[in-house]
Amino acid sequence: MEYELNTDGSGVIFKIEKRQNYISRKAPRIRGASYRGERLEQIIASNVDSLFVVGSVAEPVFNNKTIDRLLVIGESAGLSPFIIINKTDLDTDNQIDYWINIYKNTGYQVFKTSVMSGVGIQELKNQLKGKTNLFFGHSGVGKSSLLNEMYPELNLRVGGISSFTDKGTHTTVTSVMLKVEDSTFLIDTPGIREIDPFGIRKEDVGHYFIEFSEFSSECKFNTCTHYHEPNCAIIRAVEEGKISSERYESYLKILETVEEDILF
Ligand SMILES: Nc1nc2c(ncn2[C@@H]2O[C@H](COP(=O)(O)OP(=O)(O)OP(=O)(O)O)[C@@H](O)[C@H]2O)c(=O)[nH]1
Ligand SMILES: [Mg+2]
Ligand SMILES: [Zn+2]
Repeated sequence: MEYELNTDGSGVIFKIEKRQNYISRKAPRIRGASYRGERLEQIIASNVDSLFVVGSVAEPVFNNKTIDRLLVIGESAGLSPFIIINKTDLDTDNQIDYWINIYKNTGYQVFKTSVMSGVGIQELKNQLKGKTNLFFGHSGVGKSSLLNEMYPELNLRVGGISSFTDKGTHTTVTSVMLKVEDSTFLIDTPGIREIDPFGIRKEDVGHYFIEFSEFSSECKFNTCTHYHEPNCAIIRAVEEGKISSERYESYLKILETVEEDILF
């Protein structure tokens, strides 16, 4: 966007840049509303260079299904998402490496961070330079805390965790884009409750599981949804341990929700 500011603080927009890409999800259901017809698309941000999918070791508990949904949203927007696993100070029994290895083997770059101990913060900060970076994840995983730790001048509001539900308390309420250096922007988003990818066709879900591409050309049918079809190379790869069974389960879950949409 290009604009001119007047002395009184008002301004005129004279050019709107073309939207290169955008991140969206299905608009959440409104509680109590009786829903008929389709849920609409909600655009979260556009012209993003890097998408960071953020999860935490604990508080709230690590949720691989959510990570996989967010990765699908990123991949379908044409981005190559990064993963951040925050709160590694709470990883007392080194359980999280199990998941980190799955994502690394899948082909994702994973940042292990802790706002508490400072681990991984500088490495993450180096990755942000000169880009528009979007942070996306459940409430309470520490998105705003991470941004504050890297850029203390931001002074973003940080919340607590409800001890009753182990859920975040939805501290950030609207997405904000923050300029931290000449061409470095950060987009902090509110934690999401419902994250359904929008507008993805059943036969495309597999394209957004990046580790499938190596095998899917060997499926018997080129329209294979890797679910019930005979001679499916993806099912074979899962059985042979070449594709993680946890990732495949996530795939089936997403396929199911996409199918529901079609029946709507
Ligand atoms: N132990 C530990 N706690 C952390 C860490 N990072 C953040 N927290 C705590 O986690 C809680 C939630 O942090 P926020 O930064 O508000 O989380 P958020 O992802 O921005 O949450 P929403 O704005 O609701 O989406 C706060 O109490 C933080 O102090 C960490 O690395 N380790
Ligand atoms: Mg926040
Ligand atoms: Zn298949």
